[in-house]
Amino acid sequence: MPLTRCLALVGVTVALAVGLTAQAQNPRDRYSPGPEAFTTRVVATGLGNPWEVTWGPDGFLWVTERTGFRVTRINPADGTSHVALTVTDVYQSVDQDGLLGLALHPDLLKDRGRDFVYIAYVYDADPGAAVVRNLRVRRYTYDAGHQTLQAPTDLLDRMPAHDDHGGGRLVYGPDGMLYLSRGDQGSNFLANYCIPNRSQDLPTAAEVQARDWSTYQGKILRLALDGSIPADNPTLNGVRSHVYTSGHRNPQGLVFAPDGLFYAAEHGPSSDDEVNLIAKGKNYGWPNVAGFRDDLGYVYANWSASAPAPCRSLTFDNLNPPPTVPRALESAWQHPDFVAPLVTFFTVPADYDFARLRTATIAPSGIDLYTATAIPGWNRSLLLTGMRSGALYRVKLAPDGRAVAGQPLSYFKTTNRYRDIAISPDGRRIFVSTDDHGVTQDAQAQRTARLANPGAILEFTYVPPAAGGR
Ligand SMILES: [Ca+2]
Ligand SMILES: [Ca+2]
Repeated sequence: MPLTRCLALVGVTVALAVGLTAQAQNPRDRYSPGPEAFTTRVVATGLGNPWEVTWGPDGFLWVTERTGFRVTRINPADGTSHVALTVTDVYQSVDQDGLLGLALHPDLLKDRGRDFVYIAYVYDADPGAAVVRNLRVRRYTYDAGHQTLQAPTDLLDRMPAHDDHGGGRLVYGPDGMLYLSRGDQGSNFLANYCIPNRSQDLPTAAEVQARDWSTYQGKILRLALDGSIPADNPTLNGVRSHVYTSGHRNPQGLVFAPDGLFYAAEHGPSSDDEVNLIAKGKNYGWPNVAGFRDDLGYVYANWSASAPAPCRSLTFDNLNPPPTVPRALESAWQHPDFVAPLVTFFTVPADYDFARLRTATIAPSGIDLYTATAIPGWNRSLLLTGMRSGALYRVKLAPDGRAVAGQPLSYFKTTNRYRDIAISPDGRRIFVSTDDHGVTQDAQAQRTARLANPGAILEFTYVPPAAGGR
């Protein structure tokens, strides 16, 4: 996409110019707040890491509690909550496992016999004392009389999971299919630095036949509503599987536009969080490319291939891998299906000082698309959470939805980790869920773990300019 690439380069050029005239700083600290005014209200607190929040057809917010193992319906008017389901076989011991995604069937509460609710969660596949994390997608049927989820039906399980980068977002597509994001499990990074990254690996025909989903890491998957492989899924390396797109790191935001365009957000490594336009069969570059294929701020260092010193003999250092670890420039990797992001948070100059200025990411999780007209100028804007920056970002899209228009703006700055977003149908209220622990930054852009509203749902209500223009 030459235009997108051009816009991104303009952004980099502006950043470089600013860097020359002002003291170098983390681009996370430089973003422009949007001009609109909002009031803030705490809707609910005491939730166990609310992970997905979505507006339901009953006017309630449907929430998954990652560490509470509950699907909870919250009345946005008064914060009262109703537990629709407690999942009894969730496995959770770290920050990226537990009960994750939730998707509502569009016929929910429409008297069509399809009151289906889908969840994605981590479970322990080992019957004994050992723990083998796997991910499962399960369907429930909502019983409106009892306000509970009933009749569990497992759709797809035995998908690999681990202790880092779990993805786990689940959405119902306009084509009547389920889409599920899978992270790269943190392979080739931190404690998992000696595990090869499999974001580029695709299943073989024999693996699909054996229902061996071990390559479903760093992917976006497309499932039929019974969990099977749709007949029109892409054929990649000669094999059709659930894999819809590959080359992802940790996508935790998925959203469809009314016209069918499909967007995802994912965490970058030390820079280059991405917002991507997702298309069938495409490759989003990880771990060979982070953000654009520009050789800026990222080189793929494959720790597991260290020789002659074996990986296990090395101490992980993200910024300075030892010479025995093979390194490959982004520009050395070519793939005919590679797609560059629409926008990054953030692409940094080649000489960016990570050690001094810290990682240049916002850590996005949930995203949503603003399709209302209540807030002037917001129609067709992507909203994404910044967990490490304690803000929400708005990315205005071009009229055709295939490029961004202008620079992202930031909103709702608090000392919280925003996990996910929901928008009221009239577009006047925006809800965010917050983690109950973790690191973000405060009003002075200082790193902190003292969160203002842990485990909460917050509401931001648009305040139109006063009539008469005062
Ligand atoms: Ca990418
Ligand atoms: Ca790059």
